[in-house]
Amino acid sequence: MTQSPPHRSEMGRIFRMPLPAARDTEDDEAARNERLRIHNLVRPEIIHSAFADDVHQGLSSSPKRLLPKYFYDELGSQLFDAICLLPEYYLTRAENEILARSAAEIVSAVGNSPVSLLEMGSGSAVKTRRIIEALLARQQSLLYLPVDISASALETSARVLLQSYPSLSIEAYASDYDTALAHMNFDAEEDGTHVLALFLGSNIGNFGRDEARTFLRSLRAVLRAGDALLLGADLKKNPAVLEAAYDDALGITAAFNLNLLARINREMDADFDLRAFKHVAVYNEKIGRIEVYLESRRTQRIQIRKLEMIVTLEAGERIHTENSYKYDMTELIELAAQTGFTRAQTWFDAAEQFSSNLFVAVETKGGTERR
Ligand code: AVI
Repeated sequence: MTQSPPHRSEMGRIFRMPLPAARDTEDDEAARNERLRIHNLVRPEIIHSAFADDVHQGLSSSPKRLLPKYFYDELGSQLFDAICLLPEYYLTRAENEILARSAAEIVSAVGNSPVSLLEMGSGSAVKTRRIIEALLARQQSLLYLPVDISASALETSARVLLQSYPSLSIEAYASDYDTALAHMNFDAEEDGTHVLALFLGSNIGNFGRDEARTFLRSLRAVLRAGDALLLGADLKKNPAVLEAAYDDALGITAAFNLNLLARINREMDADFDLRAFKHVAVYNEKIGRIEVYLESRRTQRIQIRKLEMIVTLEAGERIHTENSYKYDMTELIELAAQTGFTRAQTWFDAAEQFSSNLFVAVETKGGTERR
């Protein structure tokens, strides 16, 4: 028997694609290609120079900091996939549990009109399948618009999805969020179709509170009143549970954090000694966020040749690499109200650790039409 080729899932596991009933012909492939359009808006030279500028600025400031968006090079993305499998990192499992149980209820809460599905930060779109299946159970075809900075992740996930769902069409944006939103135009859809946007995985938590509002307002600007957003947000809880989720016993999150220095070594000809840094994750209860740092174990001097830069660190000095904000229901209701939405409904996992929130776009003063 012929085996179908292995593909990587969101969780980094190898899974086998279901074998097609008949042999996949060139015609099948051509038909799938017709259902796929990828807008590649990423300019690698701009990304590279932004990384250099941000590293220079972050390591020159006091306190020192590096931006979490740079965690996700190829190795960093694989380490994040491994984090999602850790017993301590409950977030992915909790959100999967909600979507597995409630996808049909979630899509019916969006209303009876046909829906187009937009996803910010789609990755390999494994969780999205639950929503796609729930939508296809009530409408004949579906347009899916995934946005992700990784063109290769987008293309791989799009091809797998197109093979699974013959009535799915994909218009993918390889891009950062702002650029993709600036390119989107749903005006052609004056046929009563609504948009359901997804922002899953507690990605909102990696934005500061103001940045989260700015992002949701830009997303709201491409939607019309009655369109919806499903927002996955991690909830405030016992600090010990939170700190374990960001400092696991196997040391995978530590490796994910340290890989940022390894990436600077690789891409900027630097000489960070990874063993001279300690991963630190603390819950700041007052602000409601996990703070992640790399703490220098000794006084040290690091050379970053491509930036012509010397960085000095005292023993115990920290580089702040990430915040992961946690929410409560009052904050989520307020967040919706401040960004042109109303919170319609929230679903929780059985342990009530995570929330999936349906925000519905409301009429705004300046009109409700999509841009
Ligand atoms: C991607 N993001 C939602 C993760 C989080 O939980 O903040 C990133 C992460 N950092 C360490 N562990 C996971």
